[in-house]
Amino acid sequence: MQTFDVVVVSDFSGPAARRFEIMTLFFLASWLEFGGNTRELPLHIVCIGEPPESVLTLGERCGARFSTHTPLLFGGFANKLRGFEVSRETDHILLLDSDMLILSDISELPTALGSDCMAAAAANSRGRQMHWREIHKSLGLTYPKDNLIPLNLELDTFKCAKYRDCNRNELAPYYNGGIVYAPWESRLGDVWREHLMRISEIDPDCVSNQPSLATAIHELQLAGVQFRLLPDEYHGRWQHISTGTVPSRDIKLFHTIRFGRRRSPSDTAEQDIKNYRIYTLKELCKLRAHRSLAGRMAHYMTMHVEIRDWFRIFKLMQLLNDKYVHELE
Ligand SMILES: [Mn+2]
Repeated sequence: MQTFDVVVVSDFSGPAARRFEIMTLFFLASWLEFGGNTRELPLHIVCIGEPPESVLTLGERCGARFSTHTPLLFGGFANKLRGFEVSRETDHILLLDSDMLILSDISELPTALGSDCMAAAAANSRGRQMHWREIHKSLGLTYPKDNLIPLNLELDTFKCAKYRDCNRNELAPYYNGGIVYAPWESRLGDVWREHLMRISEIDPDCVSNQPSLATAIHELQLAGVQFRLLPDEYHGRWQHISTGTVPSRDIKLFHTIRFGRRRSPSDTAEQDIKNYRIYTLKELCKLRAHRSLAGRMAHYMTMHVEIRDWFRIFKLMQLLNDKYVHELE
């Protein structure tokens, strides 16, 4: 088995500390419950600020390596780049968002990719069109010739309504920052950080680390580092479940976007799961909103299979809560 460092960055210093605590607890619980051979891999929890007791307790059960850091630059989305500062134990890094769940063994990822390379998945939506060419120019990069269709456009969800008729040749590669795999040797972390700083100067309104991830991958590709798209099973998102494209049983890593956003500070993990359920089922209903009436009707009449699959996900989350999270929160 080719091993790799699994790295998660959680911000316990800012206003979202409580949310990061819940997300990290669920991630660690999923590691223990569904990880299989994954549990043999070195797991690093990179903490911005001091980690709460609950995370330390569950992290210890996972054999996780903890490190504490200050926020990077302006904090927020820049903090993720601290993930590249861990003491590496293997030749590769898998950098994951805290809102990921392991649904089955991911240790075969290097085999699934086939060769030594960087890997990421298409972003949900398209990049910052207005500034995109300008950004490449000021980084001294040619505008990429390749295209990559964002997930919302590929699966034709309501979130692509504004650009579903766009010129697909214009969609330069743009990746989701929630899961990134790379050889340590590629120095992706350094190039990404450098680009993040430079883009924040050119485009101060940019509120994401994804533009800099895309340009960093592009620069490294030009320097000869191989890149591959992650297989869908390694980055399942709500769009996959709601369109029935990738059934939950096939998903190894699931990105629970929006999970843990609280309405009230007194909310519990139980309530978090309920909120997530309401949110995802609402999105499922809206899925075909930009289609014709007939197309929408067909969607409403057949979506019960996808609803059932969502309930499988909610059940897994409930199990993780009952078995690991509840007693710690
Ligand atoms: Mn995320």
